[in-house]
Amino acid sequence: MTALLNRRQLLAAGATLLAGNSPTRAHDGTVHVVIEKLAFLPADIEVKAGQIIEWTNKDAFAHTATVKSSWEVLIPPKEVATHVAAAGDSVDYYCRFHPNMKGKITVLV
Ligand SMILES: [Cu+2]
Repeated sequence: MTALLNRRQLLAAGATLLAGNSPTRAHDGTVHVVIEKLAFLPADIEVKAGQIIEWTNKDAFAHTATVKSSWEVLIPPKEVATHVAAAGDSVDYYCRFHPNMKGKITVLV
């Protein structure tokens, strides 16, 4: 009986630990960027590693968040797309379809 209780406590403690270390802290501040009329709003964002960047495309055509020689996120019209910020993800990005659309991500240490 005692052993069972200890095991339960251990499991509970383990679960708490896992929750605390979760790399996708969805509720711990998703950073929102709206795309409207060919612009990222806001254009400059600051995030912590592990935070989710969420783009909401309000335009009637597709956009991308493209980092040259790195990652790219396609954001279909009227849809939402996400990218999890990694350490070292301080980058300038743009839209592949509309190169004048520019944004900047700064990952805080
Ligand atoms: Cu675009």
